[in-house]
Amino acid sequence: MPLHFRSLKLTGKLPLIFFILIIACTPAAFAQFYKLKVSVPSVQSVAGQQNVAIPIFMSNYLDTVAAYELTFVTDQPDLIRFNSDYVDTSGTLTSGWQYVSVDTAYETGLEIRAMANMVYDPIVHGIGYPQTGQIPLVKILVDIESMPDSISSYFANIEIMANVYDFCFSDEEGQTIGLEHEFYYDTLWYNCNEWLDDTVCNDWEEVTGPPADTMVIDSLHPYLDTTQVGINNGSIQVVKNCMGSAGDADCSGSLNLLDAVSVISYLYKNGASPVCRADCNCDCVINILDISCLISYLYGVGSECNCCSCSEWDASCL
Ligand SMILES: [Ca+2]
Ligand SMILES: [Ca+2]
Repeated sequence: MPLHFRSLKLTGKLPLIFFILIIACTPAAFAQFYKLKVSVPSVQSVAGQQNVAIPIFMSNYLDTVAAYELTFVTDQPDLIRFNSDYVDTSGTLTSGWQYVSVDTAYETGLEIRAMANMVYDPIVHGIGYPQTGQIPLVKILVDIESMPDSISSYFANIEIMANVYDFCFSDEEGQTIGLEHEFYYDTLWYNCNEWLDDTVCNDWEEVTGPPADTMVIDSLHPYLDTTQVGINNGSIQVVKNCMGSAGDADCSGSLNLLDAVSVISYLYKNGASPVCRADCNCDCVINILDISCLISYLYGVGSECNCCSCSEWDASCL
């Protein structure tokens, strides 16, 4: 009987418990939900490589995407250079689209514009949903400059410009995704640089205020709603060319105990990052297994291990 009584009491509390759970979970759930999200991954490459393809990923849950515009900039324009002549759509969600253009933006940045369907046949539909970011939206190409001897590796951040002028996604009806408007009154002033006659201007230029040739009362201001559209920026880590084997951490061109010392210093003594690739066992991660692998390779201690070749490392890790 006491068990039965306790069971009844618990049942009576269940709706309240669920209600509390819903209240507790709702803000976090909404905070993480985007209609659309674009991500630049963090990748690694080698100094001097040309046309390194960086996949750009998109997750999309509520709309078909039939057109987009994306703009990328980097904080290391002297070390990596965006290829503004060609964009790689092979194996991407943009493959087969009728219009894809690429251009320079912000002097050293990159702008991509793409539309699934133009006016001619066959009709190309946009990207259906949901998309969970498994297939790249498109691949941008980057040329990497040779690295100065004084630098062992560096990061170049790649940022997506998150503003209404540089970032745009739309569905097949031309409705933009994540674009919102807010109302406030603003007065814009314009001067004419070239009158065609007394009434027609060929070139209006916005100025800060009067005197001016004309003015416009503006009340609608678009903005990119970053609660609807998520953006993840990424980076490219550039390492020096591989010499001989991938375990050649100090870039001396040969494998010896100094390479193991270099890796130990890096992992456990806050030492500098290895000058060359210290990933001896070719699993794309530098950790204690690489030290074991190096010792085993050099002295035949422990399990059998040969450091992978540079070409094997390139194939596995780039
Ligand atoms: Ca070495
Ligand atoms: Ca490793």
